[in-house]
Order: sequence, then structure tokens, then C-alpha cells
Amino acid sequence: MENLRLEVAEQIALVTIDRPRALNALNSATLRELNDCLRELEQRKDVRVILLTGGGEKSFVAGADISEMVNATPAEGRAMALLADEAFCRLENMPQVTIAAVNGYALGGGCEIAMACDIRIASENAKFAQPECGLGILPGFGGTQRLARLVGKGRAKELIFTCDRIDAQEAWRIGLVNKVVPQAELLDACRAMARRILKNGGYAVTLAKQAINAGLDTDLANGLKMEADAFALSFSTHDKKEGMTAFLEKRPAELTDF
Ligand code: DAK
Repeated sequence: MENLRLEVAEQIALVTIDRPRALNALNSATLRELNDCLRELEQRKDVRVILLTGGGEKSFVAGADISEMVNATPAEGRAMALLADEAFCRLENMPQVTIAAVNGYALGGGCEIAMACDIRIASENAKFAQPECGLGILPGFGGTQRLARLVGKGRAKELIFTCDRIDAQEAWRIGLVNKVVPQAELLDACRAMARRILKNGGYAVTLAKQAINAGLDTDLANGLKMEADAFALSFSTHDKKEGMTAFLEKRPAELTDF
């Protein structure tokens, strides 16, 4: 892969978007590589948490590649949209837990790809914005939908209409990121959270993720039905038997399902 690096260790995959000359902006080639990489990872049983970050120390992802978009025709724009939709939806629905390690600029598509992850941990130098309206377009990688779901309608509208850039502390205050840490500690903090997740039932975590994602797209009554179905599935697992037996026997559980 030309624009992406993948490292796997101890059930954690680190995916680095690495186009330093364009501050890791997403062009079609990178989106294609990301799709291929995620397609491979979603099949892998030896990976249970995926960390997504940007190469270098300045930028997570500086958005979609403006130099590629500037002269694109509507047909080319559509092709890019389909490519991005596939990558972002695949990322959002991976069986694994995804954590965005936001290590700098997360602008436009960069903020949107972070929002397609389950959890966001930001370094102190991270900056977030949806600057698309300033370019005469609107957020098109899910920003109008995911930002409003994360921070509420009013704040999402303010950020999108003004194109204001906010720092990591403000992003944390409004619920856009889960945690802010010094830049040097970013990947360690992500790995520490990953390890806390890995201690728990892998299949249970995947089912919980599916129930949360699907439930947010429907009303409460249907969401509760989905939860009940997922709950029933968890009763078919080794982990459920082992987790509860271990508790009753006052010993640590050995959870293995994924
Ligand atoms: N695209 C292409 N190149 C970029 C880029 C980007 N988004 N961001 C930065 N670069 C390049 C710069 O052009 C520069 O290249 P050279 O001039 O060195 O060749 C290099 O990265 C370093 O950038 P700067 O010199 O500007 O560095 P600074 O530290 O001064 O500023 C910055 C850093 C991140 C504040 C600044 O570069 C910046 O404002 N970048 C643009 C941020 C932006 O507006 N991002 C949003 C893009 S719009 C779609 C759906 C959605 C979208 C598109 C299509 N469809 C449905 C089809 C999404 C759109 C967006 O994300």
C-alpha cells in the first residue's frame, strides 16, 4: 500500500493514513487502499481492536484531497462519494472496535472519518472542523449526520455553518472526543483502552456495538427489540457460561469468543 501502513500486534491493528506531503488528505487512491485494508481486517480473527491514526505529528487527516476535487466533474464526484461511502460505512460497521487516535488536524473528511470510529482519543494539539461550507460544498462523508448524533443538532449546525475550528479540549467538552492526552502518550492511551476492551467478551462487545449502531437509527421500541435479539445471541456463547461461572467461583474469567 502506498498511502497506508498496517501493523498488527496483540490483537490490535494500527492503521496509519500516511500521506505527509498532503497532511494525510484522503484522495481516491487512499480511500481504495483503506477499503481493501478494512475488508481484510474485518475477516481477521486475530484482530479485535483497530486504531486509526495519521502519519507524522501535525495532522490526523486534513480532509478530502482538495487538489483532486477542484476539477472533478459531477460523475467523478459521485465515484468518489461511492468509494468514500463504502469505506466509511465499512469502518463504522466493522466487527472489531475502532478507535481514532486523532493526532492533529481532523478537518472535513478527517473529522468525519474519526466520527465513523467507535471511540475518539485526541492529542492536545488536535484541531477539529467541518470547513466544507467555506469551500462551497457541505460535509459529504457523513458529517451532517454523525456530528449531529454525537454533539446534538444545535452544536453540529454551529460548527458546520460557521466552519469554526475547535481545539481538543472544546471537542472533549462537547462530546466529540472521549479523551484528550498529551501527544507523546496518544498511542499508549489508545492501546491501554484497547487492552481494557480485550479483557471482555469479544462477541459480546461486537453485539453491543451492533445494537448501539442499529438502535440509533431507529426508535426506542425497535432498538429495545434489537437489544433483546443481541442479548439472546450472547446466551449461546462460551463466554456467557464462562463469565458467569467464573464470577460464581470467585476466579478471573477466561473469555475467548470473537
Ligand atoms: N487536500 C489537499 N492537499 C492538502 C489538504 C487537503 N485537504 N490539506 C493540506 N494539503 C496540502 C497543502 O496544499 C500543502 O501542500 P503543498 O503546498 O506543500 O504542496 C501541504 O498539505 C501542507 O499544507 P499547508 O502548507 O496548508 O500547511 P499549514 O500548516 O499552513 O496548514 C491546514 C494546515 C490543515 C490548516 C491547511 O492545510 C488546511 O486548511 N487544509 C485544508 C483543510 C480543509 O479545508 N479540509 C477540508 C477539505 S473538504 C465528498 C464528500 C466529502 C468531501 C469531499 C467529497 N463527496 C461525497 C464526493 C469532503 C470534503 C473535505 O474534506
